[in-house]
Amino acid sequence: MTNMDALIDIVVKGRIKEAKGETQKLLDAGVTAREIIFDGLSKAMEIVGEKYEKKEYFLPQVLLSAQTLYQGLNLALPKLDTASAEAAGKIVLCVVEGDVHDIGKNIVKALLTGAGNTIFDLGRDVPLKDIVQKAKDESAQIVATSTLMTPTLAGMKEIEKMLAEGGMKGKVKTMVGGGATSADFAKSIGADGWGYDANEAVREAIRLLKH
Ligand code: B12
Repeated sequence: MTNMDALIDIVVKGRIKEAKGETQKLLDAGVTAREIIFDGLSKAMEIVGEKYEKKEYFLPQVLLSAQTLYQGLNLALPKLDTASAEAAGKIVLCVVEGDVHDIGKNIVKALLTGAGNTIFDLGRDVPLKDIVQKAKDESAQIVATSTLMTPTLAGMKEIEKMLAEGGMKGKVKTMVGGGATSADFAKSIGADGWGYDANEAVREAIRLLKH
């Protein structure tokens, strides 16, 4: 078993006390934070998701795995070598109202920050009016929202409507992401951008800031 496999196993099994040590071991061995996050921690969560779908795991196990993941993620995120200052936008970022899944949003935040943007992170389960208000208050160029759940997709559509009603549509660009979204969905609600993962979130931000 490689050290990366060991970390994946720790997260999948929720062996919370071992996650920090194993992540540190990988960093010490020269494995990059990016590899740890995408090839290790995210992969582990995919396996957890599959187990949940097969009813091998129930919510308490998923929660424990998420908490275990955060032990490693909090160690790896500050070590991401992203400094490039390719983009220098003001971006309001959050998980929409009704949804508490924030692991992906936090990875997106780290990469967007590393690319030179200022991020106003409103957290998770954020009321839609707060998102629009923050964009207005900070004169943000982009509103980036995340959701992993189908019922909360409606909130993303509502944000487009609220921006239009406030005369902000077009001035503030929007991008959406998270497991429940797709390029087609983004297009259908009139969002300006969509990304499959955190790397694409950076690519989209750079594109939107140029327009
Ligand atoms: C971990 C997890 C939890 C944890 C969350 C812990 C936390 N702090 O986030 C806990 C246990 C709390 C949880 C709770 C629930 N969960 Co849950 N959970 C998951 C699980 C297993 C993994 C999600 C994850 O973290 N993935 C890893 C990260 C790295 O990936 P990611 O979030 O997709 O992010 C990447 C990309 O999507 C993208 N991205 C993300 N955001 C953005 C934003 C932008 C702008 C861009 C461009 C890109 C982008 O970049 C990220 C990094 O590359 C998924 C299974 C799955 N297949 O996703 C279910 C899943 C999301 N959960 C689900 C459900 C139903 C629930 C509950 C409703 C269960 C319940 N009955 O209570 C509750 C939610 C309560 C609520 N109101 O929110 C369903 C959603 C189904 C649906 N389509 O609606 C899923 C899909 C499981 C399933 N197959 O049924 N869950």
